[in-house]
Amino acid sequence: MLLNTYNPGKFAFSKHSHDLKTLDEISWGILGVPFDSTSSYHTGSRLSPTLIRESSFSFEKYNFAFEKELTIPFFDLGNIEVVHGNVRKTLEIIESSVSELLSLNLKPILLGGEHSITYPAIKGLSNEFNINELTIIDFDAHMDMINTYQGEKYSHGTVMKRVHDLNPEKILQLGVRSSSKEEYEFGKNNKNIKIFSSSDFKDLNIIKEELLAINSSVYLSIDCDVFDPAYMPSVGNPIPNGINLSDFGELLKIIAKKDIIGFDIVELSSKTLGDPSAVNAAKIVYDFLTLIK
Ligand SMILES: [Mn+2]
Repeated sequence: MLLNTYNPGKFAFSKHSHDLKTLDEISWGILGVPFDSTSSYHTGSRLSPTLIRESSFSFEKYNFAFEKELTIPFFDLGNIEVVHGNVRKTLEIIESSVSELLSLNLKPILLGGEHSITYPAIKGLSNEFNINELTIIDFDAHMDMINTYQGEKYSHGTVMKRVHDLNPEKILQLGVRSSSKEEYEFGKNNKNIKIFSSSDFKDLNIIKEELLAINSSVYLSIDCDVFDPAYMPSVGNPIPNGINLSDFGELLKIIAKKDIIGFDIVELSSKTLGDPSAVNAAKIVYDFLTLIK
C-alpha cells in the first residue's frame, strides 16, 4: 500500500481485487446486494452492505472469541447493480452475478438487502452444484414459506418456499418463532423441512447433533431477525424472544466445518453508521470468515 489509508467501502481484511489473478484455489467473494423493494415493515436494508462493511473496521485480525486469526484470502467485489422496484430483474442480475463469481473461482458471501436475494444466490450456485444434494441452513425468526406474500411470488416472505421449489435435500430452519398456520403445516408435512424454534435453543445439544449429522454441502443464510431484538433491533421485521449471539457462535463453529458453498446475511435495516445491529451483523461475517476452511 502506497498511502496509509483504508477503504471503508470494502470489508476489513479483504484482498485487493487485482490479487484475484494469483488465486490458485477456490476462495470467497463478497457482493453487496442493496435491495429492499419487497420489504413490508422496516425498509432500508438497501443501505446495509455499506453499514456492515464500515462496521467491520471495528475488529482485529485475531478473533479473540474463537482464538483464531482471520487468515483466509477473500475479496470484496462491491455491490450488485440492482433495479429498485423490479424484483424479477434484480433476481436475474443476482443469479448471473453469483454464476460469474463462481467462474472467478469464488464462492459467494452476499451482504443483503432483504431475504429474497437468497433464492437467486442458490439458483446461481445450481449451475455448478447439485441443489438436490444441498442442505440449506436458514437462521430466521420466520419460515418465509408462504407461496405468495402480498400478491408477490418473489418476496422476502416467500423466499424459503421458492428455495423449497428447487427441491434441496433439506431445509433446516433455526430460531423460528413466527409463521402463518399454512406455513407451519407445510413445514410439518414436508420431510425435507426441519424446524427448531427459538425455544428449542434451551437444549443446544439437540441442535448441535442435527448439525453434526449433515454430510451434504451447505448453503448458510442468516436473517438478522433470528436474534433477539435486544441484540438486533434494526431489522426488517423484529420478533421478540429470539436467539442470542453466544449460542449462535457455538453452532457456527460446527457449521463452519461443513462443505459450505454459499453464505448470506440479510434483513439488517438501519440508517446509522455504527448501529449495534450493523456491528453484530459485521461480526457474524467476520466470525464466518475466521472459522471457515
Ligand atoms: Mn427471512
